[in-house]
Amino acid sequence: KLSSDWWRGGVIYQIYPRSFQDSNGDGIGDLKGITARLDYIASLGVDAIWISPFFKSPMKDFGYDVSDYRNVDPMFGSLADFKELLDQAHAKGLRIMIDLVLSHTSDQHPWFIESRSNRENPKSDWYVWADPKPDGTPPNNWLSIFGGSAWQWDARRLQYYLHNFLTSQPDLNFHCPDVQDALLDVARFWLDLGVDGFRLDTINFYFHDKALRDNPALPMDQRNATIAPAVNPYNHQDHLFSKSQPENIAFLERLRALTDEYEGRACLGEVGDAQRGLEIMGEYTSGDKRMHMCYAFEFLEKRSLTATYTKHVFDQLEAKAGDAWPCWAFSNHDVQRHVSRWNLDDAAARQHAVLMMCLRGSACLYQGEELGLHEADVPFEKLQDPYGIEFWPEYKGRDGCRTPMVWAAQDEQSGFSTAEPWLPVSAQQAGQAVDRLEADPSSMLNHYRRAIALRHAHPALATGAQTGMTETGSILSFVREDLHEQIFCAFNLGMDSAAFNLPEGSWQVMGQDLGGVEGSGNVVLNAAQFILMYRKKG
Ligand code: TEU
Ligand code: CA
Repeated sequence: KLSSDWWRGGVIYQIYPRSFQDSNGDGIGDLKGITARLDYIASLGVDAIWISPFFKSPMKDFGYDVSDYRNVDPMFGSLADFKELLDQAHAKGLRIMIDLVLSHTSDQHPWFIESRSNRENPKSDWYVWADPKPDGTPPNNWLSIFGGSAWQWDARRLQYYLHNFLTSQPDLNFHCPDVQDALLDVARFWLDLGVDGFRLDTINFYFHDKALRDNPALPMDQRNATIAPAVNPYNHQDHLFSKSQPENIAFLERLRALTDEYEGRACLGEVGDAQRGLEIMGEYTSGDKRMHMCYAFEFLEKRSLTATYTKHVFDQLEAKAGDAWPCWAFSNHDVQRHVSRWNLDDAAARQHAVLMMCLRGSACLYQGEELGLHEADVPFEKLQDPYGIEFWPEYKGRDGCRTPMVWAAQDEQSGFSTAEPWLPVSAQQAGQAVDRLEADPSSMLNHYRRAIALRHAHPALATGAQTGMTETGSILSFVREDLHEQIFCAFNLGMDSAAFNLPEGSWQVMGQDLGGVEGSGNVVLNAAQFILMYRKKG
């Protein structure tokens, strides 16, 4: 499927490069490691790979703090290694999306070093600098996601600078036209090199309110819908002025126009907003001049996909974001793996894999998800994530989903490395190693392959309309359809058996080999069961 809209309904495999495959025995995954595993990735049947940042970085936030946008960190290899990876992936029909972190840089980026040197240098307003209040305190009440004020005092400029994440991740000032141009040049550099698209980090954080108005407090009853962990005071504020500003749109349009100069490239924008996520998704993907799709947080939350919640999300999506094209994920490098987060047993995990392939939208699968991995236990002494260190023990950080990929059941380092890895291999995960599951036709890994193949075999599942979403007790049902076929999908997402009436007409049951049940008329679905049926049109 090498069409130019491969991204629509596509399945994207997310790689966290530090933890995927080490090729040179330093305990850290790298680009050559990914290249060595391309056959495995292709065997999953995915359309594309999104690689988390591998650019030059002091690694304070493990690559999401970039100090040189145009080069590969030596830890991960070289630009030549990246080109080799790109060529080999393309030869196997796999697209490569890179992760552009444009909202902020590392404090070691030459731009920031220059900007902080004094108040007169040419880059003095490339970052968000502001004077203290008369009493010396920060200019306003904005908070950092990773804890504390969003403002950091700088003793040289005698001013504060803005950071939405770590203090070592100063926020770029998008109100400055030179900053926008410089970042578009970065995007062009990678497009010229041949990447197929961008996963764009935190696109709703690009602009801030120029007047630096205080954020209002969030009403008590809204403080539970969270992106950040509950213990984080960040949840108590409505980030009205520190993110999701109207100016973002014009920049996204510039980025899209640039991308459209090239054939078949796609922009996937990450929008984290607990209050207005779907609305913003609507704004950012509407028409064909902004993002191709937005990465949604709705299924990355603590609350699971009950029939009620899932229907609610799609109703909201339709109401607030009409033609938006979502990209769903259950797991990623920032959240507890979903099998643990939602406490899914084997059957439910399999059912969720199929559900993901049936829902309208593109889908991201996070490395190890296809093995059914649980969150790994990482003891405090081994913790690497500064976010986890800050809020331990109420929140344990993001290391439990970042432990090394498990390739080989018998190997002490799971086939990931010959050295001690940067995070410990989880002993509990050995039984789910790739080599173990590969050999068993009924394994989770092979189940995922069949689920992905199902989507590719039925264009209605990938790109068709989604109609008639209905909640019958704990059963969620809906229809996917295009010009040629209709697919009826029903999933029992509850803990108990439930009954419902199959739609009239002559349908063919499909997907039993995935674990669904056959039936007619009034059928009962047990917990974690589902049924898929299709019929040709006209
Ligand atoms: O994440 C953005 C984001 O909103 C996360 O901070 C999220 O709220 C948190 O991790 C939930 O646990 C992106 C990247 O995915 C993340 O890895 C980076 O740390 C962050 O941006 C800063 O670049
Ligand atoms: Ca390495």
